[in-house]
Amino acid sequence: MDGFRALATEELQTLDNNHHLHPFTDSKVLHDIGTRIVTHAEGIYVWDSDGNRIIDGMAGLWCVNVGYGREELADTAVRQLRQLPYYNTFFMTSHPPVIDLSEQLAKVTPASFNHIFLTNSGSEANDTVIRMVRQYWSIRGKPEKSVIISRHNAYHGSTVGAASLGGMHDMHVQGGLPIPDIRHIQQPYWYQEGGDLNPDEFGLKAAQALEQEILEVGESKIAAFIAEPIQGAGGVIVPPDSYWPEISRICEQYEILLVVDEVICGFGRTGKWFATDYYDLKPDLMVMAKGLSSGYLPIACVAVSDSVAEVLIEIGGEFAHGFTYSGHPVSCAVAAENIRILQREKIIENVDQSTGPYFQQQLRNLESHPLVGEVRGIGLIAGIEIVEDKQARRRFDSELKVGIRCRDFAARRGLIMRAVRDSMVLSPPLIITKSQIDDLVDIARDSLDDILHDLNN
Ligand code: PXG
Repeated sequence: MDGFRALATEELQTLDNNHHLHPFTDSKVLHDIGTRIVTHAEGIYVWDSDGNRIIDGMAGLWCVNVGYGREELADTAVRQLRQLPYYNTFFMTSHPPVIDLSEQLAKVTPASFNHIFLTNSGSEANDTVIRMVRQYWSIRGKPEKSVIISRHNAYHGSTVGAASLGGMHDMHVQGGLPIPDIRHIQQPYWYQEGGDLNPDEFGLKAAQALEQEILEVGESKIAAFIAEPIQGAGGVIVPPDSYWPEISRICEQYEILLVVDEVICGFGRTGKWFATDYYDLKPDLMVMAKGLSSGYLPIACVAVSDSVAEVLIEIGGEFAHGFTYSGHPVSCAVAAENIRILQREKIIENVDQSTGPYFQQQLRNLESHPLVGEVRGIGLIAGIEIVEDKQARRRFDSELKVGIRCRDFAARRGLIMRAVRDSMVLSPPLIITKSQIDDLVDIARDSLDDILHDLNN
């Protein structure tokens, strides 16, 4: 492995081009540009194969919540690999790490959540949701309740089921998605879709789109509504304050299950354990991944509320669903230790009371920049919306690829920031300090200046 790392960047890039197909990537473009090879990481920083140190403003892919280089997690993994590297949880068997993790999750989730179904990715967890909610209604004697309502521009994963739940047009056109009985309503994206309404008026309207859809399809056919509390991959879209209370009212009134996808928002991102706590939601199912193990090993889950669990357990019989690696012992051991680190070091409290507000306040100062239409976010998740016309809330022509260019300027200056259209999104490790936040925001500001300069020349 060390020998491999010693290869020069160009050699690594050539080998990568020759043999590795990347996810969500135009391979031809990648082959022309060459990929960045990341070799190691510590805290909030990653290093590339040219020796550059870069602030990881995205915590990997929204996941490395406790930061890189955690010896405790490495030690836990090695210990578990030696003791029991694999055993399944099918066929009436279990093992200590899965038991421990399930109990830990029952403790940190809201009181009504006491049962956990484990998977290996957020996508698998969302596929599990599709099967579980349909099974739930079927057990309750209402198999016709099979329609799941989601939202345009939602991201719920990349498997056939999860991509169907998602509202990403580009994913749907590749492969004839969505699968039947998945419907999509308007997203609560005031900045781009709010028109002349104020945010709260628009938030109500976007929520009432759910009610309209229920009435149009027929209440008797609707199984569930699924949503991210804050859309992540869609561009860090924070709904107006009026949105979630109205959604909650509608779900209760029409007796449809509320599924909250906490894959990005969970495990402290908003300064609470879950955005469900932040928004005071009462979901029936919660989906988690990413921060569950801080990305150190693949693991995800669906947390099941007592009222749903009771139906599944007491009268459901066998749920014919699961994966070879459901409750993998090494992933479970690492995830449980990750939760203990979050608790021991009071990382989430610190985001809530100190670094989260500071991050938001420092980023809000960028709103005076000529290109910045809006900065939005909560805790340590944020989006910076680059616009051509602030008054009209109008974006640049997409051909100009302003977001991608800004991202590239930032990378050259030592910050990984992601571009979703022209929204620059940030979600740094939760252990970031105030002075590191200053460095991050300085580079973000300089990168905005770079793109402004570029556009004016
Ligand atoms: N739900 C949400 C809210 C997500 O953000 C998934 C489910 C799927 O998780 P898995 O583990 O199957 O990837 C995600 C994943 C991006 C990006 O470009 C975001 C994700 C995945 C890949 C790319 O921001 N989020």
